[in-house]
Amino acid sequence: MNINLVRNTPTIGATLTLDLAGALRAGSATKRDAIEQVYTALIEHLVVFIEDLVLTPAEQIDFALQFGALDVPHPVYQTLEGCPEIVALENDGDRPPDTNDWHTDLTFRPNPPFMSILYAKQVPKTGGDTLWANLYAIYDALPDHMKTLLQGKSAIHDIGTFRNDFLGPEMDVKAVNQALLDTGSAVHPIIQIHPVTGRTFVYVNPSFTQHIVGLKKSESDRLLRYLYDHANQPEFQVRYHWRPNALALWDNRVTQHYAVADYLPEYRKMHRVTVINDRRSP
Ligand SMILES: O=C(O)CCC(=O)C(=O)O
Ligand SMILES: [Fe+2]
Repeated sequence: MNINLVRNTPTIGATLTLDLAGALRAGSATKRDAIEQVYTALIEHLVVFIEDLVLTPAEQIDFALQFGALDVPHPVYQTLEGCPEIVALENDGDRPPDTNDWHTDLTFRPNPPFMSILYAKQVPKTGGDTLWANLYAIYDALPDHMKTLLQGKSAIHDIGTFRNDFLGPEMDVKAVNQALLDTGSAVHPIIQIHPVTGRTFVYVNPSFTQHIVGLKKSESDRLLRYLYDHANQPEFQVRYHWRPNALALWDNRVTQHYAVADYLPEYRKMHRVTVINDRRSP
């Protein structure tokens, strides 16, 4: 299958032009070939965009299943009726989003998901962009003494200020405590090696990383602040302006993202599927 690829930036992001809906329907060899090419682009460019794509929820699920098993249900967000694999992210003035902070999805789990696939159902007239950052590039640009300092260190991740989602108008502390028990926490090395590319990346994010193991709180806070400031440079990022029927998939192992909440009270609706494992990973 002939796929056209245009990079969005030299560092991260590629837009593919292909008849994905047709390939999914075609089955067998055509489908396999299209999926392998999308996967190769994903591993190289970390986030892949496919535009002007008309997909039913069942087709989005089928597409996602070609990469690995799906996450059901999401710990926080509402799912589509009759379709527990698809999270409906619906936001407007009454339902502001909580994804306008840099994060890698679900790092409070011991095994955070491999990939997310986001499909634009309805987008505001202007605004509502999403940014992704390349965690390899963030690592590569660290000074050598920082790489040395971070080597072998780990950090604790939990749901952080996503606690707010469980408080409700009654400030329900019991519900928050239960949510913390349900979602748990995880310890991840700060410097990691990607299982497919063998490349090194830095793995902390301001939404979920709470503390560097073994450091005093003040030291940990200073070091994390340094990493977040270092990471937040436009050179490491792509900013994507959504059109309806655009699809984005990202390698959640080596990216962070930020959904800009500048469009309220306008309405924005996205369908998201989360793939928990990379079936091609060694
Ligand atoms: O709405 C978006 O653009 C991204 C939201 C998000 O953080 C996610 O789907 O993981
Ligand atoms: Fe996210």
